[in-house]
Amino acid sequence: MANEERPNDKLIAKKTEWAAAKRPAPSARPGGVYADRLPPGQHVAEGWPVLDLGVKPEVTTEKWSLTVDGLVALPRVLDWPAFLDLPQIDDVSDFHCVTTWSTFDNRWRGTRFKDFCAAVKPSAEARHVVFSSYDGYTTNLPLAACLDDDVMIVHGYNGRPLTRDHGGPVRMIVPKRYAWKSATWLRAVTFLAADAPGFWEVRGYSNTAFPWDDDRFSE
Ligand SMILES: Nc1nc2c(c(=O)[nH]1)N[C@H]1C(S)=C(S)[C@@H](COP(=O)(O)O)O[C@H]1N2
Ligand SMILES: [Mo]
Repeated sequence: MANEERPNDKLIAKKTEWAAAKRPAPSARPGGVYADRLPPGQHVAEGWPVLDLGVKPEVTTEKWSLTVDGLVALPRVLDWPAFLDLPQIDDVSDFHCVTTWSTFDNRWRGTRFKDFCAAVKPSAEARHVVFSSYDGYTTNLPLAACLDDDVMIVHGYNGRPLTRDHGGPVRMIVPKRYAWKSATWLRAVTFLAADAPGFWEVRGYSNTAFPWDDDRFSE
């Protein structure tokens, strides 16, 4: 990220305000799982919208690295070849953004997070994960949620390299949570014993972020 590039404060303030205004009364929260493919309140997007903080860091594969730290047996810094040495697979999944758009049938290429964990070995005390990005963004998830088969560290989308616009060269994909839990421009994965709410999680967005429960904003 160039020195003069900073997250767009206006944009962040607007989204933070929006989170506060839209916070539903607990009674208005529909619970339970919908049989449909589209979670409550969502619509299918045309194309794939771009949602960032007003900054798109330029990270070439030569410059990119992934720092793995915290409660992990094998802390390390993976460069691009080391990342590609991890098991690579394709997986197709849907993606749901809190601003109400969803995309279906996205074909991701990359490493399953659970295969990544098998390689770096989080310690027994690790219960939470924080993902950090080249734009200064962070987001958090329980480690258990990251071990589902569809949670991936991806570098390919629909047969092409993941573009800079969408978080390339490497981003997270966590299909069962709202999209802000899927860090773009991934820079570090940190294993922790205690939860550590991330960028939007401290600004009024739900810590759990379940699309199927319309779980958008914190109580
Ligand atoms: N590093 C970083 N990751 C991020 C964000 C961001 O601003 N910075 N925005 C989040 C949000 S709100 C969404 S909807 C998705 C958007 O991904 P896309 O721009 O590829 O659609 O990335 C998520 N991950
Ligand atoms: Mo989003």
